[in-house]
Amino acid sequence: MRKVFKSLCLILYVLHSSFSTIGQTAKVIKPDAIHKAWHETEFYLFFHFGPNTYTDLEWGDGTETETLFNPKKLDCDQWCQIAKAAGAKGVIITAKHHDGFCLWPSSYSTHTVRESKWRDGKGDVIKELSAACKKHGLKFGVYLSPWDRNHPKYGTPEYNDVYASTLTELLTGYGELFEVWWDGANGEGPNGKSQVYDFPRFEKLVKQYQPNAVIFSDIGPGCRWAGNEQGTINETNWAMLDTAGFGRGVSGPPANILQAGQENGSAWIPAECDVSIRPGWFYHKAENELVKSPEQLFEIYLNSVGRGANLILNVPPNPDGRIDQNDSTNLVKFGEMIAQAFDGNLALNKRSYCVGQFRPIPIRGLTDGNTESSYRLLREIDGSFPSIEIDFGSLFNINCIKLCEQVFRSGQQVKSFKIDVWVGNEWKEVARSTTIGVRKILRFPSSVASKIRVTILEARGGVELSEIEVYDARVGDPR
Ligand code: FUL
Repeated sequence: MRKVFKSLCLILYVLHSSFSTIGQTAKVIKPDAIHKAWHETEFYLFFHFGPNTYTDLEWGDGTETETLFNPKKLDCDQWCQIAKAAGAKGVIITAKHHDGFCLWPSSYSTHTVRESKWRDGKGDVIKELSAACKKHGLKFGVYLSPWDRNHPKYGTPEYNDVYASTLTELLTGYGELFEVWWDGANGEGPNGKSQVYDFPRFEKLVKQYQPNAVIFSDIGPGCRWAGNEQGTINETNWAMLDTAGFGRGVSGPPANILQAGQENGSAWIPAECDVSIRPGWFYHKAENELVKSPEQLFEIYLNSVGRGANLILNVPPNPDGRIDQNDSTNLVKFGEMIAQAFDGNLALNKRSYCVGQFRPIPIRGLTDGNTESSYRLLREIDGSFPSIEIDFGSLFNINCIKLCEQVFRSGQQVKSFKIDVWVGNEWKEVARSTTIGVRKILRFPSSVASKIRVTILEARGGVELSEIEVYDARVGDPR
């Protein structure tokens, strides 16, 4: 009889959990397969390169003579080797910055590598870099500045044709692109006029020729600017955003919205954090001693990638066409730091349980090293979530956890959670944070513990986690 009663309770509980989950579920926005590949790209390098590299400027005015551009030792292989060593999975280059100079011999401009003396006007930086990326297994993307301070047509409707044509050259001539990068700069051109950009037309071209590319801008549609140039995102970071009423540049969403996204936003537009390894975006000799340290880069990584955003780290090549010594040394050390910090997931293949009002239920899928397998948490009768416990089997020093939601099936749901560790026969809370999303990496003071417990405190609707990793990441100070 007791058994029957118990079973009945269990059935009622399961039914209740399912219904209460469904009842409370806010609209679920899910990323598609293109976004999935983009999220997996996590971290890539940005290369700002062009006439500014030679004039020591950040914004050229478009009158620079083409002969200035002469990277005598251009070595895109070296750029890619350093990107690989740093752990980057791709690169994006300024195919054209605001000065209008094209790093490829565009047929729609007379301000290009073709007019320079470099390789007798026969060179093509975009071609060399895309080939090097292919060779090194890196994804490739382009930044094509809509603002053009050189082109005589800028400020007239015909400039949109010029921009569409140059964009098409890049979309069709250099293999697969994973991202197309548009900033919102919209200043005056040589005729003193600014431009009304035809972005819907440009977006259509990207969709037509590079259907797997994600478009970056203040409002996406693929991914959004994070609202600062420090390479960091808010601790609370939703991948959703409402773009209605906003444009690019001055009409973009305010920084606080870009930083946090919107819990009930209607489209999946995740954040990309941009930052330069030096104070400026372009190479300046005077900044050679101001290259960010591996420790600074590691902090940036945790505050961007570790909060579910992607990181684009700018590393400007020098006038020779090579990555400078200080930048490459720090990048390689940074890559080693990441590899060392996340080597040896202590939760891998360890026993894990869902612990709620009933007996602990052994679960699989969260500690199997496979983000495709997952576990859906059903709410208790009182609406709370059961905890997930991982038993290491013996004592380990731990100070870092990585959590992933299965956003591709269930959307981003977690609003807050806490972490406890089992020390001296009791649970001790070591960390608390807000959203998880595609990933959250959280450091906490080192503890010697035999178990760890994750408790979701608040969520929008039903929560599906895909992986929990635990580390003894002996790098940097836990905050
Ligand atoms: C901005 C530009 O104005 C800067 O020069 C730099 O390229 C930065 C990444 O984007 O919009």
